[in-house]
Amino acid sequence: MRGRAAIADALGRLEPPPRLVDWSLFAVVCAEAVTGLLSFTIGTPAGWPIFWLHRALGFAIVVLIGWKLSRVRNRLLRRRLWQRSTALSVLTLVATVGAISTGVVWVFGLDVRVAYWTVLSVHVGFGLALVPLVVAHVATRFRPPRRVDFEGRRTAAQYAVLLIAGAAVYRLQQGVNALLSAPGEDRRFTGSQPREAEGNDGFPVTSWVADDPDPIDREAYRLSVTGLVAEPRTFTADDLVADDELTALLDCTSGWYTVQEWGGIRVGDLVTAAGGPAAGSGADAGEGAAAGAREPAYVRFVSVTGYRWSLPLSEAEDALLATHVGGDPLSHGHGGPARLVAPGRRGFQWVKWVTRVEVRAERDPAQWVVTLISGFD
Ligand SMILES: Nc1nc2c(c(=O)[nH]1)N[C@H]1C(S)=C(S)[C@@H](COP(=O)(O)O)O[C@H]1N2
Ligand SMILES: [Mo]
Repeated sequence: MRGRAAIADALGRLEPPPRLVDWSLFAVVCAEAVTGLLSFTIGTPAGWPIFWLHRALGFAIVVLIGWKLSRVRNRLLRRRLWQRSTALSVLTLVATVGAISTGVVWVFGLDVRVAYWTVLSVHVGFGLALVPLVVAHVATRFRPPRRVDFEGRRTAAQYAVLLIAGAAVYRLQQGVNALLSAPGEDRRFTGSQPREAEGNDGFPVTSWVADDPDPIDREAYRLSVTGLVAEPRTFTADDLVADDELTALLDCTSGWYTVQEWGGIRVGDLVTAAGGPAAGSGADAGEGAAAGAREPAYVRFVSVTGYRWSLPLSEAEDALLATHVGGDPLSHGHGGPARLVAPGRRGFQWVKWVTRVEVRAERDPAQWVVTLISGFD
């Protein structure tokens, strides 16, 4: 096969020195973890370059791993050459292959499931496992990069070719997807696939990790609106009359999205009903608030489970505290009696089973951790 020989030859000529391949792999895996996690926070199309970069870097890993494997093949295949660190190397390789293959399957739009998880969630699992593995792998065979590894122009050219090839592969892949007009057709820039039916049964119930409260008794349910408001108030479920409607798109990081007609109360009206935002008042305006005036700047939505998220005040005012979807009361699974609908935000920020709305002065960095562990006893 002349074509294959030519490609192998071209790749061989591009191949950087071994140490550079290794350090590039390390850097690219770290960059993949960062862009992957960052992509989870992006809900509006302006953030597309992060998704693009994540794919191009994925392609770079494939090429780099190819060079690396052709170098260490003998060491891996001959058992008697195994050292203690080889097991770790193999594990790292398995996680890499797992992350890449699930990534490729996902990009091509196949809607495969592994038990309860979507292929995207499995991809995230492999990716997260890969980070400590790669760090440990680097630690066992640490060889610092050396100046001689970087051949100036040549190195730069090699990397430029890699990136351009990555972009070309990405375009090609889009073309293939269009040709097959696979389930990929209606995917968002986030890669999420549509769930098109209306109402409670039209989209999956998805909870983050372990959040799974008992159904909330409507009679016993109370919603408090507190913090930096003039007159903190408590509402019953019947007080929450669904006067407002909002069509909004929920895009879950496990890879699906749905557009629904949500009914409920504009958060701005809820805050107004509690006297409106008020500087410096309210005992629980925020931990560690310095003495002196505390200006209302954020609204924090807290679930009965402790799960929580906050939005800047002006954004929160236009968000909806939803009690209905598709004309029906929200089911328990979807967060009834009331959940946050935050247009332009990813699904994990749409807090379900909201029991507290707090106007605060500070942002809430701990929310990133709380959403991960909430629900574990
Ligand atoms: N309290 C709470 N709210 C939550 C979650 C959760 O685990 N607990 N999961 C979030 C995630 S990851 C998504 S995608 C949406 C899913 O909403 P749904 O179950 O109505 O589809 O709810 C969000 N709100
Ligand atoms: Mo999600």
